[in-house]
Amino acid sequence: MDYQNITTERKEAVLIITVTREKALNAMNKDVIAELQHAFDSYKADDSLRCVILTGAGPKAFVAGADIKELNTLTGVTGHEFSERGLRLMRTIQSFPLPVIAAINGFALGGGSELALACDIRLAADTARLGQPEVKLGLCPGYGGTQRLTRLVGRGKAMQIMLTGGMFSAAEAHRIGYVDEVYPADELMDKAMAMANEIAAQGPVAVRLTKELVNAALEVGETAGCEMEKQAFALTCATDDKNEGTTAFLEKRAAAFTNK
Ligand code: DAK
Repeated sequence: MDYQNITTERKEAVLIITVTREKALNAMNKDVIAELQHAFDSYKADDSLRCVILTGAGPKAFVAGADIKELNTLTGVTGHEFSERGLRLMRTIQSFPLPVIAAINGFALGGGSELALACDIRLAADTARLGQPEVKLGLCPGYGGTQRLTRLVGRGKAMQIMLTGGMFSAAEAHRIGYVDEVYPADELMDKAMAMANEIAAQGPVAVRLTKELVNAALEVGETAGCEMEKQAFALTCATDDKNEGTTAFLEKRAAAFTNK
């Protein structure tokens, strides 16, 4: 697929996906969603990748939301397709076999905030502004915001954010747990790369399983989750990487993991 609205760039084991619809503040129209879906689907089976960074082009926006021009023209039928496509993308990112870091370089509003919420870790520039302004447009959030944001910040703050539709600074978003770290804007991508490389250096099977288990913590009860952890732990014990990781520690050297 020839991408017009995103770019993909490999830096060794890290893939950087950038939404490049800068003239519309990277708002997600159906083409952006289709291209992101294609990119995540295509890289899913890439055995040499260890981490993904998702960001927006330019200094102003991560993603300023779903495309309001497109929203304006939706009918019952096209609205259903619109909903299905976006939700599928969010599910793809959340269940992607590798960690996905959102590098929030500016506005992350509505569907853009929800895109960041579907990622595993949210790093924000100090200039970023986040929010779920859908109610201002007579809409409720539609790409999982009511669920994922509530789990992150708690019921009261989630209500405040989504019922007022207000915008929050990166510092405030960090204080309430909406984003995980805040950096000076010009350091954001370096910090994101450093974290991605740190993740890339860990045991790949263990990283993959850990992501699945943490996600499961929000879906299943504690007993079932701990049972899943037991099975996953046993699985890691059967990998070459566990032998390599533990032996490397005992031999006081860096581990050379092989993803096996
Ligand atoms: N869609 C389309 N174009 C957008 C846009 C958006 N979300 N955000 C900005 N743009 C465009 C502007 O129209 C403008 O285009 P031109 O006029 O130059 O052609 C250009 O980007 C630059 O924007 P501004 O001139 O407005 O820039 P400012 O710096 O003055 O303001 C802003 C920046 C981010 C405060 C402002 O642009 C703004 O308020 N944008 C809208 C933000 C917003 O409301 N986002 C949430 C959209 S609603 C659902 C699933 C998902 C959703 C709903 C339902 N279901 C499954 C049911 C999601 C809904 C949303 O995301």
